[in-house]
Amino acid sequence: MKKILTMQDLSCLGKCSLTVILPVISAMGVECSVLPTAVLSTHTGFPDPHVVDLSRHIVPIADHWKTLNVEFSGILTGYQANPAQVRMAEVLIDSFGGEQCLTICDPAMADHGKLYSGLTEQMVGAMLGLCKKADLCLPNITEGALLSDLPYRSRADEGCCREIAQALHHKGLRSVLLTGMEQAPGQTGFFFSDGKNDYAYSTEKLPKSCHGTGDLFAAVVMGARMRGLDGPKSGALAAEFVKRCIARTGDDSRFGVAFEPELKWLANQL
Ligand code: PXL
Repeated sequence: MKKILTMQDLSCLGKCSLTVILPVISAMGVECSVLPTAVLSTHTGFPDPHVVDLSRHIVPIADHWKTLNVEFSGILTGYQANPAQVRMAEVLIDSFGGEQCLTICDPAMADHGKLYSGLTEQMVGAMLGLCKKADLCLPNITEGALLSDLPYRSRADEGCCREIAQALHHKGLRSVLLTGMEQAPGQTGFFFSDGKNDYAYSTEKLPKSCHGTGDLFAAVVMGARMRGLDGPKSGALAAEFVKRCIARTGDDSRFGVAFEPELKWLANQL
């Protein structure tokens, strides 16, 4: 069984980050170790969360692991609470990454044209540095625009996504999978590019926007890559899974998506 490491926050209420990544990766038959960067009473989509910043514990945790000679087949980074944590994620990749380890960065910092509450502009430059270290980055359209210095457009079709992906390759990113492509009204999908080849995927867009779908998507991509699927196939599986989960979700989407009933379906796809 492959083993991955993920570094991101633990939001206690409102499913996202670790509370999504762990169950999804496990259901996909992959072992998941965690490096929690902060504990929040809720994700930052709720007003005034209580935040316990764990930054000063990250290096000692990694140092302890070093003494145990552990190795990971994959490292997935997600939401980081500040630029210093992003730099620690880079150090983590230097310490535990390498030829045999697939590194995926979800630059989870913005959506719908703006940074998440509590994050500053410095996050963009820091996240760019981390993205350059990763084998694969998973920005949404907002993050893609911020990282590439291109203007944000609320609707990004295939041409627009190709432009963002090319600009990101120009900045030094390797493979890029842009989520939230909208080729036509009523559709949603992704655009994948490894710098040489690209691939666009579209599916029906459900009339609901839910919190935590980016994390769900990232977890499935990492799990699928560990189980032998390539970039485009992993993205297609993630897009289909997220759609099925959104369809199951009730009205208050701040609490995250109802992914649990779909885990069996996901496991059966592998
Ligand atoms: O889903 C991304 C995410 C993860 N973690 C925290 C967040 C968010 C998005 O708002 O606030 C704490």
